[in-house]
Amino acid sequence: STEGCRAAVAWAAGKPLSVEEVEVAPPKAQEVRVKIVASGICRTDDHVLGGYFPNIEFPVIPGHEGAGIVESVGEGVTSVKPGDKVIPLCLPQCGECCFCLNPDSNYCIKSHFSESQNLMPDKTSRFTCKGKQIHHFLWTSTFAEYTVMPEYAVAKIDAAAPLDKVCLLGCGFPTGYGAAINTAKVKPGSTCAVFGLGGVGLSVVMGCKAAGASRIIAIDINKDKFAKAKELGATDCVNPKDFTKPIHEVLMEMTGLGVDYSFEAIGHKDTLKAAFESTTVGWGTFVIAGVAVGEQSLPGSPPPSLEKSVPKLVSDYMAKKFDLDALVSHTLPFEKISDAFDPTIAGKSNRTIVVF
Ligand code: PAD
Ligand code: ZN
Repeated sequence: STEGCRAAVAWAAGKPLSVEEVEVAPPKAQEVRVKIVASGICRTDDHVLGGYFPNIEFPVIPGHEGAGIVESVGEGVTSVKPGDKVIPLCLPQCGECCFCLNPDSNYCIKSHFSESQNLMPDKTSRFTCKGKQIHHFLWTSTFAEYTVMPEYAVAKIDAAAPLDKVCLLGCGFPTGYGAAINTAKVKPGSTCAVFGLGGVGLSVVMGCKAAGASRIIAIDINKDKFAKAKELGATDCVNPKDFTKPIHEVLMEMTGLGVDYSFEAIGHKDTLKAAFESTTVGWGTFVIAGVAVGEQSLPGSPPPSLEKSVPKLVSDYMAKKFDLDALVSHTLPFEKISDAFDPTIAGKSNRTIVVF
């Protein structure tokens, strides 16, 4: 039956989130309804609120970095059952398209780059509020207490996982960590530069360190980010505001020939260019981890690099192979979600998590 619950609705571009009572229809065939327990606040949700996310339709329930428990399943669902802990996948894995079948990619053809994920695959919505249809976001809409997803956009995880931490494995952490480990394949002993030290950039720092980089140069215009970056493995911290010359020249002087790997985790044209120009000309690799939107976007910006195996990341976290807890700077109750972006925008948050 339909569930009434709380959700944060963005009624129009440029308007703050408002907490509403919404009705969530039961899952149809091949769909899963999940009770969301915790959701991280990612800068991408802020791009949605601003109306900068491509093909976004309002009103919409944002949120894509969540973790929860399966409440009910539609006909034909076999991979999960009620009571299972899951992480919604903002890049689905249909497992059948040419991209899913290629081991070098985790970009599924059913993702929003080819199909709007503002409605379920059958082009209808499961959300209504005050008699109006509300759109889904990336099929995840984790700012709702109950959300409905296609089965192939849900990953079952370890039943012992703490949902208020592993929600970060739905977006920010794998985007950054995977950019270093899987996309760049950072080699031991190498030199890396990481532009931007939000949740994504700090996860890049962790990935570079795990890969054995010997020098990790962390760059941010907010010096308050440096202590955490050092704690997670940065060897040098650079604030472009401390220099009059362009930052790529500073990095060239620090490294001689430039860095082996550079990562952009901000999403700005200027820093994309600077990160590219900081890379050594002979063999350097430049990875775009941040999504540049609106005016900042490049023609043909590549899809994000989310690490493929979310359940494996959960097991690795449980085995203490990396420290997600170090990324969590703020935890707020869901009622405060309208204020939950403030620490990120003020540059005070590494990652903020809201719990239902
Ligand atoms: P955040 O806002 O927490 O962090 C951004 C950091 O960049 C902050 O610490 C800023 O101080 C810093 N910064 C801003 N401007 C500059 C500058 N000119 N030079 C140096 N540092 C600067 O964001 P986040 O970590 O949540 O996300 C970062 C970007 O990545 C953002 O654009 C987001 O939309 C994108 C993203 N992409 C994916 C993906 O799948 N590709 C996933 C998650 C986030
Ligand atoms: Zn995100």
